[in-house]
Amino acid sequence: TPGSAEPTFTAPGTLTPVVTDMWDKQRSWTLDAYRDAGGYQGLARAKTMSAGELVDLVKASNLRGRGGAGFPTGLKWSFLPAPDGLPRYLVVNADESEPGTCKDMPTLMANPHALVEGVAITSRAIGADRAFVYVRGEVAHAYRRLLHAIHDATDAGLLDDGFGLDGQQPLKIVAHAGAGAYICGEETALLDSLEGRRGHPRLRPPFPAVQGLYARPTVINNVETISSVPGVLTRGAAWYSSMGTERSKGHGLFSVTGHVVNPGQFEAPFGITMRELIELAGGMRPGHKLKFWVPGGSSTPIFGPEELDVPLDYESVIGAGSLLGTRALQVFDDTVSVVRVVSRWTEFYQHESCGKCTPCREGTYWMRQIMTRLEAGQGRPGDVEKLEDIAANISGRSFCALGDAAATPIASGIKRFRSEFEAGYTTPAAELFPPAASSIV
Ligand code: L3W
Ligand code: SF4
Repeated sequence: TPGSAEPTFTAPGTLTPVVTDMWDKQRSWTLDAYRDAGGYQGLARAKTMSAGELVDLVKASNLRGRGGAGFPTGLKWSFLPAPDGLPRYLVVNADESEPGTCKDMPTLMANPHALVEGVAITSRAIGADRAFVYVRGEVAHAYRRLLHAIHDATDAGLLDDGFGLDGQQPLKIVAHAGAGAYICGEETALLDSLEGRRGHPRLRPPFPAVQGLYARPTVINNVETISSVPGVLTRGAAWYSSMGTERSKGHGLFSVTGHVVNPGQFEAPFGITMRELIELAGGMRPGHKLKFWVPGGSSTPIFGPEELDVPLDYESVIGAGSLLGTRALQVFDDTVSVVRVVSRWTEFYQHESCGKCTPCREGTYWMRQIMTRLEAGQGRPGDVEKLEDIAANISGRSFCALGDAAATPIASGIKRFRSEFEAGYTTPAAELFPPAASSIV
């Protein structure tokens, strides 16, 4: 909480407090508090291990990327080509902007040293002596807190040696504030932005692991992924992979927002269900029933009450027809107009489309126009079919994932609630679902 003297973060109902273990401690973000809780012991252990041993350990833990795609972390690290005497880099994606996603910024605020320690361990594992953290620009307080943590760790001598290609160099960590573009969370657009250019996605391959920042081999991982690494070092790969489901191991931050009594972040093993999370969040707000929810932010297909018992792991959620994404679980009750929600998300994607490719640049604009008139009750017969057609033409034909993401809420919203969209030919959403009743508690 910016401006307040002693902000604390609570993690109600936390089930596996690892990344969140410090959140409710006084001055949890300070080096002293982190060290008192055993912080930087993982880095000390990492300095006794070779780069190859570190990569193998993280592979054995089955830690997967927590930025949305769930790509195996150790495998990604192992993609870096053999050292050629020139630099390689670690970049941390802290550009958290997916609607509903709110796990990386609280981590930076409450426990920035977990990230700094994870950056140091990862840099040693990949032979980097320069690491960059690209922070969402609007969240100035998180950026400042990270800067302090980097300075404190550097001043304490924790980053003095043990890094680089020969494992003997000091580590320099650079915190970089973005300028507030959602597309800069896409890993290659982030690299362009970090290099000082306008953030536009690059063609992949080559993947960043081969040709990334300044055309050098680069590992890019999300804040939560890197903040999970110290725990793997101190408690071991077997401990980490003892949690979770068969293919989605470990713990993760599940952010529950919307019409529950106590929204918040719940750190839990993969495989927990939405029903359990809603219970941990105090249930639905009194007098109302669940209407729909999304498992991973606005980019993932809508679920309904039927999916409450789907285990929240990457494979089960795909099997049920959606994506786990960033575990931004947004809950909507029976007072909410699906048309209004999808319209807000469509506005967001149209605004954030970088304009590089035609299907997304033009398609998001057309979809926004149609959604606006449906929301106002001024739709035209055939609008729903037109939306389906545009969404189908964006999906799979766009240059990056943003295009698919923009098409997803429209396609899945119509699939589940077609009659509500068709009602927009004659009736404003505000008449069907008065805004006062649907306000988020
Ligand atoms: C080397 C190969 N590297 C894949 C790497 C690749 C990347 C990672 C995953 O999108 C998702 C997206 C959003 N050699 C490789 C390789 N890699 N093959 O693995 O790659 P990919 O393409 O599967 O996903 P991505 O581009 O990282 C992430 C979804 O997340 N999402 C959005 C999240 C938003 C935030 C935020 O606001 N912070 O995270 C939500 O669902 O739609 O599908 O590193 O280089 N052969
Ligand atoms: Fe840009 Fe959208 Fe194309 Fe991605 S899909 S490159 S955001 S225009």
